[in-house]
Amino acid sequence: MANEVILLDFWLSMFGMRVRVALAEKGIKYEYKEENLSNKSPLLLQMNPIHKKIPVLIHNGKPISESLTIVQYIDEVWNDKAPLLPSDPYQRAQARFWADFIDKKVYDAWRKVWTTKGEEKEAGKKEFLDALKLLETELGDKPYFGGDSLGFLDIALVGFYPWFYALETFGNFSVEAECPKLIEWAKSCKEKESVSKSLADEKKVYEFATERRKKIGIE
Ligand SMILES: N[C@@H](CCC(=O)N[C@@H](CS)C(=O)NCC(=O)O)C(=O)O
Ligand SMILES: *[C@@H]1O[C@H](CO)[C@@H](O)[C@H](O)[C@H]1NC(C)=O
Ligand SMILES: *[C@@H]1O[C@H](CO)[C@@H](O)[C@H](O)[C@H]1NC(C)=O
Repeated sequence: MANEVILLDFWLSMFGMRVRVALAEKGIKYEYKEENLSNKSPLLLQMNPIHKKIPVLIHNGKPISESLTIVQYIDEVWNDKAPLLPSDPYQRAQARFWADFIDKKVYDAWRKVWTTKGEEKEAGKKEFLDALKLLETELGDKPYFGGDSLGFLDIALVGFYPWFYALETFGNFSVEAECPKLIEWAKSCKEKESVSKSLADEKKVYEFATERRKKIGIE
C-alpha cells in the first residue's frame, strides 16, 4: 500500500514539532503544509472539525489529531523501525503519565509566562520551573527519558525547548541555572538530525512571541 502522509502544522508549535520529530525518527516522507492559524484552510477545518487545531496527520486520506495520539499512531503503524514507546507496559504507562503532565502543567505554565504579567506571570515562572525540576528528576542520569535512545517522552518535551529563550527573556530567569541536566538533555536531543531539523529557531520564536505580546497589550 502506498503511504501518502500529509502534516498540517504551524512552524512554532511545540505540538507540531513533536510530530515532525516522530516522522523524522521513523524516516517517513511526508508533505508539510503550513497553516495560517488566523485564516485556517478548508482542509484543516475538514480534517479536524472538533478542535480546528494543528497538528493533524493525514495518512492515506484519514486524519489523526492531537499530537500525542499522532506520535503513538506513527509508532504503531511504522513498527518496522525502532519503537518510540517502551515495550514494558509499566514503562509505557509512566511515559504516558509524564507526557500528560507536560500537556497539563508545563503547557499551562508556559502560557502564563509569556502571555500574562505581574503576579500571574511570577506564579507561572515558578510553576514552569517546578514542573521542569520534576521532569529533571524523572530523567535522572539517563541520556534520554527513553533510556539510551530518544523516545516518546523526549519527543513530548523537546518541542518546548525552542521556547525556552523567549520565556527566559520575558521572565528574566535561566532554565540552565535551575535545571542544568535538563539543558544537557535538550542539547543532546538537538545533536540528532531528526530533532535539529524539526525544531523552530529560538530567535524567530522570540520575535513572534514579542509581536503577539504587543498585540495583546503585554508589551
Ligand atoms: N492538545 C493539542 C494542542 C494543539 C494546539 O494547541 N494547537 C494550536 C497551535 S500550538 C492551534 O492549532 N491553535 C489554533 C486555535 O486554537 O485556533 C495537541 O497536542 O495537538
Ligand atoms: C494570515 O491570515 C491573516 C488573516 O487573513 C492575514 O492578515 C495574514 O497576513 C496571514 N499571514 C500570513 C503569514 O500569510
Ligand atoms: C533579573 O534577575 C536578576 C537575577 O535574578 C536580578 O538581579 C535582576 O534585577 C532581574 N531584572 C529584572 C528586570 O527583574
